[in-house]
Amino acid sequence: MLISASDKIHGAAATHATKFTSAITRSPAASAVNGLRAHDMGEVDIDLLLAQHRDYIAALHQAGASVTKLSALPDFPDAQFVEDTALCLPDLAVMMRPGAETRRGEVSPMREALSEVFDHIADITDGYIEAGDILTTPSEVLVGLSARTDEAGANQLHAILSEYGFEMRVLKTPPDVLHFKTDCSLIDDHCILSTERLASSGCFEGYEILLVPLGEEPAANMIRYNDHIIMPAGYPKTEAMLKAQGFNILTVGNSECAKIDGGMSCLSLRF
Ligand code: CIR
Repeated sequence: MLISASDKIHGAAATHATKFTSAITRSPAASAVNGLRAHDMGEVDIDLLLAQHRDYIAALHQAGASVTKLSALPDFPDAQFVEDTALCLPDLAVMMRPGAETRRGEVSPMREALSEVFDHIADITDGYIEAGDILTTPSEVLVGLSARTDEAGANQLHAILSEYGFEMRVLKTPPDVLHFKTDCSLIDDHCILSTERLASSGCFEGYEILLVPLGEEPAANMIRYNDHIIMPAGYPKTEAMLKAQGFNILTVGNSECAKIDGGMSCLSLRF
């Protein structure tokens, strides 16, 4: 169901997909300026990146998170994008196997950190999967096949999740889009914010869908954390649309992470 900006969305955050107590982040290393990117959008200003990262952590605190801040991994320029290394579900963490070879070494230090928190940890050992390609909703786990996530990885995840009683559906990340969640976010238990190019595939049938205003596509990646939405600054039409729906918005500058293809969801694991 496509809803218009004048309809109000009701429903308090209540499930494992929107309600959390904790988050994990990792400090960007100086090497973050060499992070992977699809297009050259200019040099990363490391001081500004660090300041924006601090603002992001402050926003998580404001939304009620207890934040574990892991230290930088200088050998891994993309390691601040912790989301890609693991899928966190109630009582289960699944360690990913990134399609980007330069990112594979980020997984084992995150496994160590998560083993302090999760009793059950499973590992992807076949194919590739990055959790930026995974959207968790209250009823299912949606996985978008992409240049970073292949069928073998998705099949193994499916087998693991079935064992733990989670439903999973395999979809496609739009061509030339880094991750599935580059283009969508769960902003309420049954409401997905999406770009038109992704939603037009019909993959969100059964959910309420809010479309990101044209020209503001990078705003599609945001996070719902309890009663707040944390979104990138600089997207006034999207912000106004969400405020009109009654959402509590926190904005964080993301100019520097955006240059290395990162957004709000990538910077934390939430559980
Ligand atoms: C990469 O290309 O892997 C990083 N530069 C950006 C990762 C962003 N992560 C995400 O969307 N989940």
